[in-house]
Amino acid sequence: MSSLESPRTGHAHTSHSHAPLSLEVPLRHDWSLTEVRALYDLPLLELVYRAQTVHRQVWKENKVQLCSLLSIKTGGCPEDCGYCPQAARYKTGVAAEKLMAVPEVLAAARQAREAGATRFCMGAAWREVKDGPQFDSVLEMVKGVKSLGMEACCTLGMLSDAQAQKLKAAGLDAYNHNLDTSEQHYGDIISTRTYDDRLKTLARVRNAGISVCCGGIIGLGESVDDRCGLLVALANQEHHPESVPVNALVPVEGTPLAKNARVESIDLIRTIACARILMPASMVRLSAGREQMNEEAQLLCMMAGANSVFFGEKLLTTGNPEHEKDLALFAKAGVAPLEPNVDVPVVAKQ
Ligand code: SAM
Ligand code: DTB
Ligand code: SF4
Repeated sequence: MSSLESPRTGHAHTSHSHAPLSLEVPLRHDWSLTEVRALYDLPLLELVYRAQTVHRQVWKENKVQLCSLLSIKTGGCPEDCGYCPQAARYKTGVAAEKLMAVPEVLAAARQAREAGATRFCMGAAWREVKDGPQFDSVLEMVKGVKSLGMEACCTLGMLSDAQAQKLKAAGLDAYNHNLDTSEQHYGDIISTRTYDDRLKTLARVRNAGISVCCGGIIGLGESVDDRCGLLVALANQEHHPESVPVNALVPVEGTPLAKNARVESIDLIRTIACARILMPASMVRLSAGREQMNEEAQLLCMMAGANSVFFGEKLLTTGNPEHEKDLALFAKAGVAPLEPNVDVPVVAKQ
């Protein structure tokens, strides 16, 4: 069961201010690849209609969460993730930098809050967290972001149980750690850590009572079955991730995937719609790749159930639409930003 499920019924319930109106949508954890593939292959507008129906049954208000990202430790990463501009082994022009200082990070968080973001996610190009002064600084950053009244999220690589507990004690709301793709395709993209390593980190985050943010990337050269396999892997966990980022590959020169075909918006819309149907009570985040999309495609993603975006002109190292451009789109389309959800404790274990 996820933290948004009722312990008795396994249905979406209303205790979380970000969520659920309805008690009627069951949360399933037994999706088969065939079933998900059948959804993915529906005529697009039928699929979007079904996703929007689930979305409206569960989500009271049609609001969109605005999350800002900051790369607090850029580049020089020892891992070999084939998509990533921050892997030291690829010549991408991203220089290795030191961990940012706490006041600088908090100044960026304040700026993001002023621009309208309610969640602040700090990313580090680390394979794993190492105990010591750098991790202690990250704990200070988390405390500082919380004191600004924002939701705090980190993505720092693999974690131990003790580190997850320290992050929780510092007030961390969510930890991002993606499965990225299906287990079958994973080995073609990353060799320096396994799918199972990722699942172990996710279990540690969950056990520490931190909300789980876990999704993937499309455009890695995967088949449609791999895409559906990723969705099955996410939805069939014991708890659905509270937040599911769906990234379109941002191809970066120098990475092994630089020449991959551009992701078609319709593929992204299908993936988001399936994520919404499989994980009705999760925040589904339209993540990397928005800069390459037109306004209509972004709105169709929202129609398909995306209720969160990265907000601010940079993701970690690559571009994202400018604040003004996003705010203009939201104004034109009447999309309302979601208020912060800072005072609701996350109940991760039932
Ligand atoms: N180093 C940590 C890790 O890998 O868990 C945290 C940062 S890592 C950059 C966070 C996520 O960003 C990756 O799991 C991947 O899903 C996404 N990402 C990285 N490069 C990307 C790209 N070029 N296009 C789309 N998503 C990307
Ligand atoms: C996620 O799933 N996407 C974000 C966030 N989690 C950390 C990162 C996207 C990174 C895109 C490439 C870059 O900007 O370096
Ligand atoms: Fe390192 Fe994370 Fe990039 Fe992989 S995705 S190379 S672990 S920064």
